[in-house]
Amino acid sequence: MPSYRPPKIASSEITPRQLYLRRREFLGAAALGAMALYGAGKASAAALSAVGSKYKVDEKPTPLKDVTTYNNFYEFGLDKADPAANSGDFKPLPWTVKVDGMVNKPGTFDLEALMKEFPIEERTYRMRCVEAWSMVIPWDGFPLASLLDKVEPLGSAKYVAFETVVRPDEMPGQKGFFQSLDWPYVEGLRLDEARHPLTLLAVGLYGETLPNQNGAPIRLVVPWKYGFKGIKSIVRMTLTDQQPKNTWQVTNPQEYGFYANVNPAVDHPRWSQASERRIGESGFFGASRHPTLPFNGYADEVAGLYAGMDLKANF
Ligand SMILES: Nc1nc2c(c(=O)[nH]1)N[C@H]1C(S)=C(S)[C@@H](COP(=O)(O)O)O[C@H]1N2
Ligand SMILES: [Mo]
Repeated sequence: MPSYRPPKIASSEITPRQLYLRRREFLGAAALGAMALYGAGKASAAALSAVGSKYKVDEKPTPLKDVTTYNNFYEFGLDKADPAANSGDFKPLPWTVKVDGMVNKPGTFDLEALMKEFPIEERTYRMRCVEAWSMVIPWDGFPLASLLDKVEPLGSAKYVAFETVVRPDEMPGQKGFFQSLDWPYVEGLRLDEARHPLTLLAVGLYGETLPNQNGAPIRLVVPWKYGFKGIKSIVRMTLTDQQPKNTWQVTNPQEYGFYANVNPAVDHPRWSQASERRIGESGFFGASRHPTLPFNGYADEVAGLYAGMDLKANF
């Protein structure tokens, strides 16, 4: 994806399908280039695909229709269908992201320029919402670490705080018609979580520009944490030495913590987290259930970040 492509396809000579296929080729090449940067350049083809596998979960992707019509994005309403129905007036371009706080090189970055600077990779991740449903989503994006490296965090920085845009005129849920959340929606990660190679800033899905309802034009994806950590439509990131609050923790600290690592052994106060309903799949008795995995199946990659921590206390 050499530059940000607006959601409506303008060119009449190229069918969306051709564009989609061509773009997948491009993404494939970009992903290989990125793996060379990880030091896999001299590895055999087999080793290379092993390196790639943690970025491509071996499960059937959730149909695009479900990924784009079953959403949580309270800026556009409370129901799962609201974000698709109410986000049509949202204008994701032009867009800038401000990165400030405890860094050597703070800045306000144009998103399209960042997308030219960092190779866009395709990553199919298992996603698990705290509400006990899940999806498998092919994201397109670049590692958050790439942007953090660019601003050079100070040695004293310990966390990254994130903020969603506030635009009541384009986001009807922010107009206060109903009592929901305080705006802006905010989130936070520990700096080592933010720098982890799995942590992605997504700018697309299914090889297409990110739909408004999924967090256009840029949103966070942290696949080993509950879905609410994936803050959408990000306008600001601030490096800090204080643990940032997240919106759900502010709303209800008994039920939602800072870490929010997917953990089948620690139930939500009002429901079990041991299994999940896979959206878009139907089983004999309705939607099929899958067992929930520790760290959402990414334990080999991320459990070490929490060595020695009590994960019941730090939920
Ligand atoms: N700004 C903002 N980001 C948000 C939310 C939100 O309401 N506002 N909802 C979160 C929740 S609870 C989930 S499960 C995911 C859903 O992402 P998806 O709709 O792309 O699946 O977005 C997260 N990011
Ligand atoms: Mo969620």
